[in-house]
Amino acid sequence: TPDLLTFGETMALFMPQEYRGIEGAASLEQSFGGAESNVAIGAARLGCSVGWFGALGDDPFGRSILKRIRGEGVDVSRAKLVSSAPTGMMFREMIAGKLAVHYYRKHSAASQMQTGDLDLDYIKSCKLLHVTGITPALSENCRDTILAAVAAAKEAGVKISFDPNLRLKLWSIEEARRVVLPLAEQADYFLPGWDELRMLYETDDFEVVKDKLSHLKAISIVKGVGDTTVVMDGGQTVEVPFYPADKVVDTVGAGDGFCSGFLAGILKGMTPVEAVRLGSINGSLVVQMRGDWEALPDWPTVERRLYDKGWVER
Ligand code: KDG
Repeated sequence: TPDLLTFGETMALFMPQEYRGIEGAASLEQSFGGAESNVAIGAARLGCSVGWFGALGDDPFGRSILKRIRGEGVDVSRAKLVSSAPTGMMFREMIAGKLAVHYYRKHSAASQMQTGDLDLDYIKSCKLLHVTGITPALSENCRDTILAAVAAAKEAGVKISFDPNLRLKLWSIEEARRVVLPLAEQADYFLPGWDELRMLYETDDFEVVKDKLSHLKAISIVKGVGDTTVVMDGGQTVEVPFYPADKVVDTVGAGDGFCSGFLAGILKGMTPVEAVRLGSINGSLVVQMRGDWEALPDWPTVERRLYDKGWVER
């Protein structure tokens, strides 16, 4: 079994070649994305042993997504191609400098995932299970599935990583709160964004949020408190500045990139603060290219930055 397992919905992704409105675009470029498979790809590129599973439609999109995730060296042996429902789709465009996302994922193959689809022995034998708040927003049965996976993992002493990834196009903040906060209580690593915590805890006061997080058993990694990531580990709070990005083209996937670097760092035995530095380098590289995971680096690229080793071009 791989060290890191994650699961969720991965969708076909379409976007205009130049980032602009879909209405005026003659053609759309095809890729794919899904928060959890983005994390899997990122950690695999850093040399970790990773598995991703989920359900995809047995259609050209699902088949090609599965091949491409497998091609990244991720174990997809527990992923399923089903003929009963299609692969979900998402479209992205840029309108007046603002990103818009359109989902076509209701009744998708992934939204039909059920507890019975889980290979519990596989889950129980990994080291770290990473889940996000997107999966429980997809359907009741997906909600049951994520809870069953987390329960099985915990029973076996597997560590849980949880990124709330609030998607308010999928559910209301009230519904999200009811599911996300209890999941945070189960986590060993909790990776929210500051903007998400503000919505979850209904406050703009970081001190109030800090107090809430101090009651969690998890190490909390709060992204985007100004230009820093705040690591709360026991009684200790450390601010780690963002790794600078030369240019920002597409911020979607930055959180997943960050998370993949952080989890890879933890698996490599780094301290949480060191792992956050690695996550931040990953995040800074992802935002400089369009797409969710394409720009995720390999280990030598990150290592040069992490330990400030010079770059020999020729
Ligand atoms: O974090 C990036 C994801 O948002 C994107 O890949 C699509 O998984 C996705 C979702 O549900 O929004």
